[in-house]
Amino acid sequence: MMSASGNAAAYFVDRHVAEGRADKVAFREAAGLRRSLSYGALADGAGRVATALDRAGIHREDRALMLVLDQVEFPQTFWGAIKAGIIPVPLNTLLTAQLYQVILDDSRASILFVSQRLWPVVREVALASPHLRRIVVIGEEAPDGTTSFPAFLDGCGPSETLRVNEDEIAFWLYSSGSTGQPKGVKHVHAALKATSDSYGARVLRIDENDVIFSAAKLFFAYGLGNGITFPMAVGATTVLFDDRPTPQAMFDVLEAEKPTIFCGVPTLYAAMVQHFRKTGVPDAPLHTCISAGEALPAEIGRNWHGLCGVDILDGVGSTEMLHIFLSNTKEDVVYGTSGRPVPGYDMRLVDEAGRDISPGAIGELLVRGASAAEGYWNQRDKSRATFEGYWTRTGDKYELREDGRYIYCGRTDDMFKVSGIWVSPFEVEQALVSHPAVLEAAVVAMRDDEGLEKPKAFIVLKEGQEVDRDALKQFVKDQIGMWKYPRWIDVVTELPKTATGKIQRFKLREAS
Ligand code: 3SK
Repeated sequence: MMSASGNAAAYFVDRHVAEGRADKVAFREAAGLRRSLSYGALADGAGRVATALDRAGIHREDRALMLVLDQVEFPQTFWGAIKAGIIPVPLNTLLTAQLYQVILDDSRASILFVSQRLWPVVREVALASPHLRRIVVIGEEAPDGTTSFPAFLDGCGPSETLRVNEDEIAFWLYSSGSTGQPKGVKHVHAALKATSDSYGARVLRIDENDVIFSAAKLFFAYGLGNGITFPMAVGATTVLFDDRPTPQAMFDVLEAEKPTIFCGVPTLYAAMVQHFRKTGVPDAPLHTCISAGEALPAEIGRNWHGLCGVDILDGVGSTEMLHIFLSNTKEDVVYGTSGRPVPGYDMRLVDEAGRDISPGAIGELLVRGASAAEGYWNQRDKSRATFEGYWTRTGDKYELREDGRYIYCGRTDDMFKVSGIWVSPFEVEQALVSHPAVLEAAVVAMRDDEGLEKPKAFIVLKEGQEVDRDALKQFVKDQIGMWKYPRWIDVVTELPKTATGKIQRFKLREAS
């Protein structure tokens, strides 16, 4: 039950000490310093962060950006801010300096917490930000213009959790829109418990004996639920891994840490299947594996089950709904489908005019549930277009089968996901045309051999120019991030366009 205070930290953090779980390990690092943090130490550490924020003049409702790897300071900082009514904003750690600059400006955050390893990427834009009053580097060192985490906390004792209304904004997550421009998605305190009561308790069915490992990082809504709120709702233990989730790294973590629950995304499951066929399967007591981010191709689920002897529960979620609202369940896995509504959520499929469609037809999925976001920060049009009263538009097209299972049919716009992260064709095209040899570009999603979507580019070169495809791929990676580069590049003489000059991506998709 939510405590008298609507502050989510009262339920997820403070309660464990009162319930005698102070010595239980809440977080354990599988790499780096290999530290662990008990529930008691976390409550204490979060309290010290809250006190230090107050001492630094950071106030209720100010934003605290978190460019933080999956390490014990992540939950400590996240909960410390929430305890104080300050809004933590965990950021994707794979973005470019240019996007961090956009987010610094958009959020007008007063403080930035940044893991030492990530400091070089954000250094220049952070030091130039007119809004940041403090930069705290998580590490022992404090580069010029920053404070080290230990120095930030030095002399600070624990603090009380601020009493708030559960409808107040607790944290934001940035999600990229159709132009690739980030939108701050605002979530209330009550949303965190809503997802752990629904998906965490009813589908994942995590309990206090579980050890959970999420390859999806904590800055994603998916990883935040998997690695923080679901285990902390029941007093379980989370394994943290701060590095790239390569198949070998996953093998090592599973083998060494012996998690009982593993959370991945389809691309990673596909790579792990290939890898485990060579290495053998790690010895871990997994009883549940889950997948989200993009639809899991049936073949990958079957192969994983064949190798590891455990099903993957494929589900659908969004940053706007905070976690998974449609899913397969342990008793009811049908690969190639997204399963049925998670208890606590309702679905509707509508046509382009917003009318409910008849069974068997394809329509846009709308979802209703207590974890829906409050809206986008300072983006009124986009908020109105997405949040229609109690219903949230997903932008995904689905078919509802007669047996009550939903089948994913694609996006309503041209956006797609790679490794669970949205990719805007527009953004990739912008990066391509910023290359001196490229005149025009169009990007569509194409399925690779595993059935997973990746960007494919069609480019028109400037007269007399040639381009090395590998160098162009690297160029895009450097501009906008590792996962967004086009895996295939076709050089064409012209792009199909409408009379008004809009690229007809559907024609390129058909031709691919
Ligand atoms: O991006 C997604 O698909 C997702 C899935 C589960 C939970 C949260 C998110 C954002």
